[in-house]
Amino acid sequence: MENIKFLHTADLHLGSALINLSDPLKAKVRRRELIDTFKRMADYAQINGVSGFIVAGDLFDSGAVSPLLKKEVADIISSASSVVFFLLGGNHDSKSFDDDFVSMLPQNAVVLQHGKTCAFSEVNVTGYFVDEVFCVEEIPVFDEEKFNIVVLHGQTTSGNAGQINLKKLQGKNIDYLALGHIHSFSKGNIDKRGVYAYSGCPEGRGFDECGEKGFVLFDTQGGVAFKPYARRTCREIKIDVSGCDGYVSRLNRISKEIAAFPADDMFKIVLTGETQNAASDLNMLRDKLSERLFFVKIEDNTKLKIDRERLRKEMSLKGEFFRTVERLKASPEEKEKILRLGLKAMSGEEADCD
Ligand SMILES: [Mn+2]
Repeated sequence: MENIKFLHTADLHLGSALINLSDPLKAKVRRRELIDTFKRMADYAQINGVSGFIVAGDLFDSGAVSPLLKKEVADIISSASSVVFFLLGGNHDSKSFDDDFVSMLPQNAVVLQHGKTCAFSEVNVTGYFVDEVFCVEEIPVFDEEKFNIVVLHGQTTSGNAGQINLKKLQGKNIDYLALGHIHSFSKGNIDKRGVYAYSGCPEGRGFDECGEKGFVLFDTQGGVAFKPYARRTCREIKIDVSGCDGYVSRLNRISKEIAAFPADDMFKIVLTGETQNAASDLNMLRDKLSERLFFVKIEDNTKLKIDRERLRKEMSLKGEFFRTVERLKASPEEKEKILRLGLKAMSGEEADCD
């Protein structure tokens, strides 16, 4: 058998509103980029001699995407005319695979029907909808002479329960199980013969989709490789700003920590550690960092540093508050909580006044 190459992707969620990106202009750019990444993957397949392009569900974000987006997808598929696209509806988007969409699709697109095998030279491609009635037992033992690909959208399990029970897929002559639904790449063995993989989503849409994203390339000789391909990466970075009590020192600390990453990426910066001021300068930091980063969001998880010796003697509102809390009839944990809340509020007020 000649070596036949496949690209496996899933969970593109085209048409996502991207509400987590609080900046509407950046969200708009990202919506275009999600579509463009589908185009870039199609180009990659066409240029690199990939024969089959598998979308293992959730091509669209919902069952109600615009006709314009459907047309865009059809045009992208049509632009990679030497590649056959196998599309499986997922839990989010199967309603978007309506007559309108199907009629727009070019010759090189195959919409996978539940349990129906598409013969593609020496390869069999079979998709199943993992809905309430799906049962892994309905997957047959495939022809051992062929290279058998199964496409599913759902969560695998390795125990005895669960719908995509990997144990029950053993001995079915599956060579490659193309999975969608989990948004990060992973792979493993089904049995001596077969491999399963989640391609993950090709682009992170928010900070619940951090880290490297891309697609899987596999072939009929057994090659399986993850290919990073995202336009931007979402990163959540914890930065300890202990001892950085002002805007400039915090800015310097953050800049140093993120210097190694591309400015094109999307950052969620979580400030940790103990500082003497509540971080009332978060917006200032964000605006400053946004001058050179595509998108940045800052979360303050710092704790106020409490100088007990000083507060015990200090003739100020804070000192008075500290001494009052110390005299309270409450548990040490409760006192600590009251102290932190009060001091944080007071230092926030101070920072706003000066
Ligand atoms: Mn999904």
